[in-house]
Amino acid sequence: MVHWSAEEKQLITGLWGKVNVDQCGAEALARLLIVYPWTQRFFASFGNLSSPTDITGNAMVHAHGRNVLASFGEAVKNLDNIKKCFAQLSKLHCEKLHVDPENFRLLGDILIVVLVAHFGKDFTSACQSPWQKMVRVVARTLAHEYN
Ligand code: HNI
Repeated sequence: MVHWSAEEKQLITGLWGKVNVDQCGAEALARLLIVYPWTQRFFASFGNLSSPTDITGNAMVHAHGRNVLASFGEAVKNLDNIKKCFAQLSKLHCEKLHVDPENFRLLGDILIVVLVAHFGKDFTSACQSPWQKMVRVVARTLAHEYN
């Protein structure tokens, strides 16, 4: 099990309280689809993803980005229990959606970029290291049910 120090917990939950889940979720998923275009294949049902403008303006990308980040927020609220919290979700991504777990790491890196863009120095000075750990733990936990 991952150990979180009291300071790490505080820096993760403290920043999370200021995150705009709608906006940052939409932005993170859109960036993923733009920067790593092969990830678009999982979202064939989302309609037009032909250009960066189409992707950032796509309502389904917005809605799904928000859902994904809201789900990430469940992990933030359950730092000592992320594995249990994501067991079903890991199964879903593995068995039904067939998402390559490498993509969880890519999304985690992009989320860091988005947080730096939103919070600037407030993020880079103290939060960066615990958040790097957080996105790694989430990616690893989502990959847990994969064989
Ligand atoms: Ni992900 C559906 C959470 C990363 C592809 N995903 C979900 C749902 C949640 C979720 C919640 C909705 C589940 C349901 O309907 O019961 N996804 C997360 C989280 C992360 C993540 C917390 C990482 C932080 N998902 C990814 C990545 C990809 C991905 C990186 C692909 C590149 N997810 C999907 C797809 C679906 C999905 C595809 C189904 C979408 C749909 O509605 O058709």
